[in-house]
Amino acid sequence: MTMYSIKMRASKQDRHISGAEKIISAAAVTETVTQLADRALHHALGQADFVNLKIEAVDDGELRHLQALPVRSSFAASVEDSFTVMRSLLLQLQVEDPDTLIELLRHAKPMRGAVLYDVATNKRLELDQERGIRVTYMDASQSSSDGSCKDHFREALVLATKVANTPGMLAEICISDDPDYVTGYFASKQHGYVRLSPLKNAGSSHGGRIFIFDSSKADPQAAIYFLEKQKVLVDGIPAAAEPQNMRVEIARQLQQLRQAKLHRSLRTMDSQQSSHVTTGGKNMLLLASNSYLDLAAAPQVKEAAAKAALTWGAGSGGSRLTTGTLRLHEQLESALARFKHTEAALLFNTGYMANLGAITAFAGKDSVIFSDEYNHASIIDGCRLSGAKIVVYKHNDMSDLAKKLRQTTFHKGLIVSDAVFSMDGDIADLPQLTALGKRYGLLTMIDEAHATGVIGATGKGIAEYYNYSCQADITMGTLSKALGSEGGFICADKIFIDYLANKARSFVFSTAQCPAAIGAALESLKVLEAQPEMVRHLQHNIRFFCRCLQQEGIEAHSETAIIPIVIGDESAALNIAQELYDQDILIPAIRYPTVAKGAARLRAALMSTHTEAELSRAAAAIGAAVAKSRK
Ligand code: WAQ
Ligand code: MG
Repeated sequence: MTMYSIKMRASKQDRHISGAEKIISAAAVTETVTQLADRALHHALGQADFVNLKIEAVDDGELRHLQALPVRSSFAASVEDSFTVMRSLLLQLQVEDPDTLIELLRHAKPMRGAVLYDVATNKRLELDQERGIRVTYMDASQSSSDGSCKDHFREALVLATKVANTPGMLAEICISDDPDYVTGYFASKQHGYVRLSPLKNAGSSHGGRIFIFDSSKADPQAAIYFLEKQKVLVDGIPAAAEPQNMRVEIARQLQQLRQAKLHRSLRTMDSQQSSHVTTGGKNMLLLASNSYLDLAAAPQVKEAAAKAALTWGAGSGGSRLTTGTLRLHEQLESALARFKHTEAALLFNTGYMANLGAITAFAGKDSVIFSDEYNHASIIDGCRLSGAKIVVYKHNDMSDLAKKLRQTTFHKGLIVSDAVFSMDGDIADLPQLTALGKRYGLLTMIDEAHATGVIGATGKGIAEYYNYSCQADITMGTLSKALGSEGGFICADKIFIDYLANKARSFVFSTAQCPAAIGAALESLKVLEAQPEMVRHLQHNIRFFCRCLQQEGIEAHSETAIIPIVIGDESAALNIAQELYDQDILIPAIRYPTVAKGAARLRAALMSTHTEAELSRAAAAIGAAVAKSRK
C-alpha cells in the first residue's frame, strides 16, 4: 500500500500559528488535506495567511514501525518536585551532570527544534543552534478519532518513541511551549515515557527539548539522519493518557482491597426488609437491620406511604425553598419537634446530609469542633467540609474532652457526638457533654440515628434515656432506621432551624423528599407514640440476646439494638459471618475502614419482632462459629 507523508505549516504575518504532520494511506490524503487546511484557516491564533502543505509518497521499504514507549505519570506537588523526579531519572542513566541539562532545558532560548546534547563530550551537536534539530516524518499508525485539534500527549509520545529509538540516544526531556500546558516529560528506552506534571507554571510560554546523546555509542550524523529523515509509524499509541492510567490505577486499588480482604460488594435482597429476608435464594434470619421496630414492613406504615404518594404525588418537584415544600413536610416537622421536645425541626434527604448540612452551617474556619473519635463518617465529613479546626477527643471520655476544651483558644464552635455509637452500640454521656458545652459557650450536637425508637422508656431517644435532665442544642436524627422510612432531620430551637433553612447547603440545594417517605415517617411516629410496648419489646430482646451470648462465653454488653461481637482479624470475622450465612443467619462482618484495622467484628442489630427462639438459636450458632475460629 502506498503511503503518503503530509506536512502542514501555517503562519500569519510570518508568525508560526500551526503545524502538523501525518503519514497516511493514499485513500486518506484528500480528507486529511481538508482537515489540515481547515485547522490552519480556523486557528485560535488567527486565520493563516500562508499555508505550506507538502505531500510526498513514501516507499514501503522506507517505513519503519516502532512500538510506542510505555507511559506512566508522575504528578508532583510543585514544579521543583517534578524536576527532582527528572534529576533522579537522569542519574539512573549515569548522566554525570543532570543539573546542567535541566538548567539548559529551563532557560534555553526559544527554538523550533531541539538541542542535541552529547554526554561524551559535553557539547551541543546541532549545527544550527538557533533552529535546533527538528524531528519529522513520523505519525501514529492508528490516527486519533479527532484530527481537528492538536493532542499534545499523542504527538509527544510519537516523537519521543522515535527519539528513544535513535541509535546512541540516552534520553529526552521536554517542556511544552503551550502556556496552558504544564505537563512535560522524560523519555528513554529504559524508563519509557514518564509524564511529569507540573514542569512549569501555567501562563509561561517557555518550552524546550533536549535530546541526550552519547557519541561514544553511535555516530552523531547517523542519529541526526534518523531523527530528520527516517519515516516512522508508531504502533500502540493510546487514545489518551489519563483515562487509561486511571483505569490501571483503579484496577490496582481494587486488587489491593481484595488482597486485604477489604473489598465489598452489594448484597441484593429479594424481599422487603423485616426480621426475615430472602437473599441469595434463601430465607434468612436477619440480625442486621436498622429498621429496629420493623416499621419499614409494618402494614399501616406501607399503607401511609402509598396513600401519601396517591394524594401528594410521586415526587415533590422542587427544593424546599422554591416549590417543593408540601403541607406534609410541615406536618412531619411539627411532629418530630413535638417528639423530640424542641421548638422546631427541619427535614433533610438523608441523615448523612443532615449532619453535613448542619455542621457546615454551624461551624466555619473561625470555629472549633470537638468530635468523638468514634463519630459516624457523616459527622467526620461535615467537620472536614466546614473548614473548622477539628479536635478529636477520646471515645466518650468526658475528662479528655474537658482537658481539650481547657486548651482551646477558640470562642465559638461545636461539640458533636453520636448518641448511640454505630459500631459499638454504647451511649454518649450527654449530661456531662451538655454541661461542658454550657461551660465553654459551645453548641452541643447529638446524632440520634441509632437512638430514636430504641433508647428511653418510650423510645424518644437520649434525652428521655437521661430522664430529660439534659438536652443538646442540636438534635440530629434519621427517618431511615427505627422510623422505617428514609431521610434525616434536625430538631432545635426555632432560631437554629430558621438559620439552617437558609444556610445548610445540603438542605438548600436538594429536591424536597418525596411524599411517600414523609407519609411513612409520619405514620411511624404515630405508631411509635401509640404503641410504646414495641420499644419495650426491643429492649427486652437486647437484654435477652446479650444473656444468650454471655452463656456462650461471648462478651456482649449493650443497652442498644447494636450488639458488637468483636473478632479482631478481618478474615476470621469474614469466615464466621460465612459460617452463620450457611446456617441462614445474616450478620455481616464489619471491617476497616468502618472500624479500625484489626478490630473487625460481627455487628448484630436487633428488632422488636425477633422472637426469643430466633435469638437463642442465633446466639448458639455464633458461639459455635467463634469457638471453631479460635481453634
Ligand atoms: N522536533 C524537535 N524539537 C521540537 C519539535 C520537533 N518536531 N517540535 C517542538 N520541538 C521543541 C521546541 O523547542 C519546542 O519549544 C519544544 O520542543 C516544545 O514543543 O504527556 O507540546 O510542541 O501530556 O510545545 C508534552 C506532552 C507536550 C506531555 C510537548 O511540545 C504529556 C509539547 P511543543
Ligand atoms: Mg507547542
